[in-house]
Amino acid sequence: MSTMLCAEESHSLDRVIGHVDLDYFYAQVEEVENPSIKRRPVMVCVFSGRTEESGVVSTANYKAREFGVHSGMPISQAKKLVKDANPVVIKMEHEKYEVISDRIMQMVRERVDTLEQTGIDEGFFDLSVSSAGDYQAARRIAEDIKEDLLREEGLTCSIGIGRSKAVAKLGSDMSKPGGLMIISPNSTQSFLGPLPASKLYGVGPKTGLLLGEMGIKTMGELSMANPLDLERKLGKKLSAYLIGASAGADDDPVREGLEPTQFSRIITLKQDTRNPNEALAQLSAGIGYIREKLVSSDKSFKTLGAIGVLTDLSIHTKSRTFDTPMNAASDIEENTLNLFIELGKTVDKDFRRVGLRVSGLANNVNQKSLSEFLQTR
Ligand code: DCP
Ligand code: CA
Ligand code: CA
Repeated sequence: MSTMLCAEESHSLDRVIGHVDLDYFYAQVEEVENPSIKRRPVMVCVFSGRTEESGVVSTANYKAREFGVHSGMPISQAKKLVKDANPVVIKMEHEKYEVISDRIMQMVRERVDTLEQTGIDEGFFDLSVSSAGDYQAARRIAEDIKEDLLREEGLTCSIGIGRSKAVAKLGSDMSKPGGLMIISPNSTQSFLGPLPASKLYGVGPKTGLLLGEMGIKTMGELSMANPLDLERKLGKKLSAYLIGASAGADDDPVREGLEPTQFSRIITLKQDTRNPNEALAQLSAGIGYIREKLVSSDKSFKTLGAIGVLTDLSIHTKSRTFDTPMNAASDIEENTLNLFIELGKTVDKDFRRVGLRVSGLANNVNQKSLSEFLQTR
């Protein structure tokens, strides 16, 4: 049988949608960087700076979770829970996780039809064409993604595959950590039916409560709820989605992000160095590339991040967020140099690769808004 699929044929086939979510992402990245901490409770924290201990846990590895530690918990409380288990507390370094996330998303994107990134460590993808609608082929693609991720980054993820976004998301959630769950179209309804309605993608705490008040506990019950009753409480749009999605019948497409949210470039130095000026000189083509991207999309950035990969391949970053958006070449150069000077002070080895990342993108103000455009016509 040919695996070629023409566009018309694909309409009649079931869609094959996936959801990928990295396991305990920030903490796992830290474990890869420093494998000796793997058996200990690892907590990646955001420090507010008020007192030495004030701040919250951003995420924790599964060892720490065994003690009850979770995202959003105050650091002092988390420390108490794990105090006898030789814990590791690490300061969150957002830019570093972004660099790794970009690489992973690029790798996934190359293996699927479309990818809709929905967070730093997760996204939906469409496999309908690349799997030719065959769930066994889809399984193999998902296994390849998992293997490549482990080999190239040392990281594990969870993947769910099903006929809709909501089903795929349940699959990745339920197979966490490290799993792969395939929900074939035939088994979708029996899979969804007994699950709690509160677990459905798009049901937040508030909607969950309202459903509970209406006596709707399972997705099976939700799929058979009276549409008018539901509409009265939740509005037309949400009700229609919930009734469809709980039966595995929502057809919300996987949307490739249309607007860029960041531009980045990393280069390998001709010679390892710790000298910021030298690093910057070699990065000038990269700066030119980013400047060109900003100009052609008519955008400015608020956050600039310098990335240094050292000779031991550890990733170090420094970033700065400005009050007003900027995009001039001179501003990029000057601030990148300053960041590399700061970064150079904190590292104990030479840079092997250096990079730059701009984010917090905003449209330039001289760009007319749609309403202005219409008024001046
Ligand atoms: N994150 C955060 N603060 C939160 C929740 C999450 O800073 N309240 C960050 C840290 C996480 C990352 O976002 O590593 C991804 O969030 P997830 O909800 O996917 O959680 P994890 O990946 O940490 O764990 P899991 O294995 O449950 O997916
Ligand atoms: Ca995750
Ligand atoms: Ca996630």
